[in-house]
Amino acid sequence: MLYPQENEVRNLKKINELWKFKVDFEDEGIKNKWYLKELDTKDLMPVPSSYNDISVDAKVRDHIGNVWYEKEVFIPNSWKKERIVIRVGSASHLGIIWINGEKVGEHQGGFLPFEYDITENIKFGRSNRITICVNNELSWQTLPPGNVKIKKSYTGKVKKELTYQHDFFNYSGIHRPVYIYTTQNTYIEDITIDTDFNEKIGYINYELEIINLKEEDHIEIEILNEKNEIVALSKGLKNQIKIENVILWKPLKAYLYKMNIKVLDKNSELLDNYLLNVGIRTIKVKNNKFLINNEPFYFKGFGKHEDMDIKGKGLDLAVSMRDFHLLNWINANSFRTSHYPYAEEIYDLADKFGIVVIDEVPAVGMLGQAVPAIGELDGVFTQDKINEKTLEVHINTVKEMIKRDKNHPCVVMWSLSNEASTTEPNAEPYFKKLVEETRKLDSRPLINVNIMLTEPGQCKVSKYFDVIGLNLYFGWYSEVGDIEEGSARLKIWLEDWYKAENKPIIITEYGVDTIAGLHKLPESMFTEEYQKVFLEKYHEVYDELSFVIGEHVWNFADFATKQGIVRVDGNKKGIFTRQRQPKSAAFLLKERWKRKIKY
Ligand code: BDP
Repeated sequence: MLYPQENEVRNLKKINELWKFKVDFEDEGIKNKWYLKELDTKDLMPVPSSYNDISVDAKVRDHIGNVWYEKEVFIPNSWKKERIVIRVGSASHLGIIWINGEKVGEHQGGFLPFEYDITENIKFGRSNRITICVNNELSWQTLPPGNVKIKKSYTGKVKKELTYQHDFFNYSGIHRPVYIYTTQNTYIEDITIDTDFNEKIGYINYELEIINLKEEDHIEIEILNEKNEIVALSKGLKNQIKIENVILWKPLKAYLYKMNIKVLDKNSELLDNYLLNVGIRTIKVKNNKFLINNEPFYFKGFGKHEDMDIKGKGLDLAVSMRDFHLLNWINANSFRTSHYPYAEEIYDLADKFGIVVIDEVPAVGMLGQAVPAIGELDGVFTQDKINEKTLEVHINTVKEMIKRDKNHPCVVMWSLSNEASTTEPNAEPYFKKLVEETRKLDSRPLINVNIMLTEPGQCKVSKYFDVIGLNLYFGWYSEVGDIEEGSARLKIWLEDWYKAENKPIIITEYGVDTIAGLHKLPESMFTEEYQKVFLEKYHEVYDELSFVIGEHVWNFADFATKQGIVRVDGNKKGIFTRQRQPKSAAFLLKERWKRKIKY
């Protein structure tokens, strides 16, 4: 799905700022048709933002169910002949939209955009009421999965209780920008590009999807370099464009061409126009190396989160820019969008900074709960939990993610889940089908990210993937407090995984909770010293093993989780605090990543 743009033929209104806001504590809004009239509230909520940490009321923060947003938007008479679209960057996790009381659509999935044609619903030359109901409940048929139970509480009231397996707070609300934009009747719906090069010549293979294109209409394309000089021209819906003396998009050395696409009618009147950033580069996995532009690439970086004080998961460009400056400062070259696709604006920054991205679908927490009697996890790939319907949702979410992110040069690999219970027999047909469907859509390599409970040789699905991701915490969750023992186990573990799968391995998570400012010698758990020694010992092992092609520390910054007895004010495995200031280990990583690792 294309990001909205403003130009000669497309208008754009960003509908951020403050919206009217109401929490539906009694779950009555839908029944009582709140969308039919002005929302009865004085409360306001900024968009984009999570609503949870704005309020000082725990009942709002922890609310499970619907909340309502409303905004009046003026649509001018001059838009009368246009096609009008409303687009929400994301609503976590279900968003339902009404325009002037008429429902225009609903979308499940809290981390991807959705849009609807609202041309018929708009009143021109006056204000239009937009109502959005957002629901934050999860089930075994949503990504991420979760479970809502109706509980009779000791207060006598009936209460909804949401349980989920993933380790980050269930922030809710409208997390990304809302736009109303226009196109004409003939418009560019989709662009797919694939790039290649041969010595000094770069290639852009493109394909356009244009709605209501007439036979007499035509397409003109210009490729501009960073100085805005035209370096190539093309025509038609599908073609290969050649660029002489190409400058490649490289990790930490980004170069972006612009593809200016124009749709014109028989009189050469402009019908539509779209400007796409294009980075020319190739990606391959070959001989157990990850090749970018045919050169082996070693991943140095982090698993991240969209998470910050007050705004929760709401897009904040100031914090995002700070994050990119920190990535640059620490000499990182990549991150994984653990555990969901991030805001589109983040990928634009990664394209520009030359930061390589592993893009992850929100399939996190597909994992059982420990059963105390047998000391194992209960199965989840079962008829009543992760079933055919979940697979359908999973495939569809992958499709939406690829449709949105496919043209970003920064995205080099798709991650189809995090720590799923892949030792279960039913996980195999599930992932086989998921991988098949994904490969039909895009040629990028696929990574399977495993939990440390999955013993080498036991994963039933890694064989379908190109790269193995391992999340490892020996010396933290096991070998508790004993880094020496933990790192010895790490080495054996990695060697055994490699023997079993014969695929390149990225350590997609390794790290320890660390309270900034807590010190102790000799190092002990939760101190800054422990984090440093843990990383050092792990790095010694990685450096000995040629099949290890990358290291992503867990996590870039401290982040919020649900309340519980193992988390004190959230997960503290950050190398930076939640306010984006360094712990001591940041300097260790900065030194290490300055150096060439392996290649
Ligand atoms: C891994 C998860 C990650 C958690 C991390 C941890 O992938 O989401 O936050 O462990 O426990 O299992 O810190």
